[in-house]
Amino acid sequence: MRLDVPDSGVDLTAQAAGEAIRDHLPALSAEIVRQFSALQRASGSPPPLDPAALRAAVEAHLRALVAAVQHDSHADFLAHVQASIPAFGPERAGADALRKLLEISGQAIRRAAGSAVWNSVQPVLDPALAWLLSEDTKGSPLPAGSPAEIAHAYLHTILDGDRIRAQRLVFDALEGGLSIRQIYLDVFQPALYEIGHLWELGRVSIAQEHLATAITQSVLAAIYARVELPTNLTRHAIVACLSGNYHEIGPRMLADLLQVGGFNTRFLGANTPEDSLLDMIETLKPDVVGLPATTTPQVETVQRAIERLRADFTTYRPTVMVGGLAFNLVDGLWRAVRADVWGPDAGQAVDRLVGSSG
Ligand code: B12
Repeated sequence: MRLDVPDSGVDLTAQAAGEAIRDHLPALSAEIVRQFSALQRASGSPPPLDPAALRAAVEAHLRALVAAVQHDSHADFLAHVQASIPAFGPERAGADALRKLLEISGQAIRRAAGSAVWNSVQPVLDPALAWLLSEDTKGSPLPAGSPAEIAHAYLHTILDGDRIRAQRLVFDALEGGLSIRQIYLDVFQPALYEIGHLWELGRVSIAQEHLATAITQSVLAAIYARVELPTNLTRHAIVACLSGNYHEIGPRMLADLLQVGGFNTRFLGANTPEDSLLDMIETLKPDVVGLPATTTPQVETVQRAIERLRADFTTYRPTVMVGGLAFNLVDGLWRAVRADVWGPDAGQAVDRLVGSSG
């Protein structure tokens, strides 16, 4: 979607910038609702509002933004934002959801309207975003020791690049009673999703994202080494990211949770050639094969491998699990590729597998 307005380098009055947004309010709102809902789905958070209420809220925010831009008053917009938090959830959670919605709104306006309009919008939007991030909105702390609190602290620690503190935080959480599954799904996963979100917005650099990922991989390996694992396992699993898939942390979590759940699991990591994987499957004859896809092209690669598994393996065929962001974003996609099991996160996928195999 692009609005018909002059691009960068052309001066636009605040009045005209506001009108450009108002003229396209329905299309902009629909796009913002779509992106925000996808983000909520991908992060596993329950949507703060039902679709109609969300649409109405987005339109109200855009109208308030237009009025504040035209009156050159960031204070008006800030007051509107402060009053809007409760509709999005209690205190910190509400502030967090509203901040994500406004960040998406800013990006959508920038993309659709170009930098001439954005130059008028940014000075009004940024103070509200900064306030939502500030300590003021975090007055009511998350319950001490809760996974959400630990995830919040963990995010800041990996953004600071502090591996030792990250490791200590997670070891303390384990000693405080959190399970490895909770640490994976309720601490690492939301923190990495937030890193991805901040990266997409240009608020963290690629180097910071790489460092955060590397720290998480090292902490993950360190805590896994401490877990007591079942022995004498008779069921086997293989988890592999096929060629072109470099997102290996989620699949690694799946492999670890399968192992904890009683499967002797081999994790082959990123970028595994299909032929080589099929050879290994033929030799080892695992009960389960896990195939992840994070981006849309990776779904095709997974589908191709499943087709070959179905065509080439006649007397023996493993249960095929699929998962990852690309499958989470499209309802029923896992069935379309003819997988046997899918789960929105690694824990639920293992639960469904174990449930389905009795
Ligand atoms: C770290 C990271 C990278 C690292 C990965 C390093 C590594 N060693 O793993 C690097 C730098 C390599 C990378 C590269 C890219 N990335 Co990247 N990346 C991320 C980031 C920030 C975190 C990924 C992660 O670990 N998430 C945490 C894990 C736990 O979550 P998860 O993967 O969803 O896994 C859970 C479930 O989905 C499920 N699951 C996962 N796999 C499987 C498999 C099975 C069988 C089952 C049952 C379940 C299951 O279980 C897991 C635990 O619950 C994400 C942000 C995000 N939202 O995830 C972006 C993100 C995934 N990346 C993205 C993009 C666009 C890219 C690049 C195309 C960027 C580029 N232009 O080069 C490349 C593509 C590389 C490739 N070909 O694979 C986008 C994808 C958008 C999309 N869906 O199209 C994201 C969402 C960032 C964003 N907001 O835009 N990335």
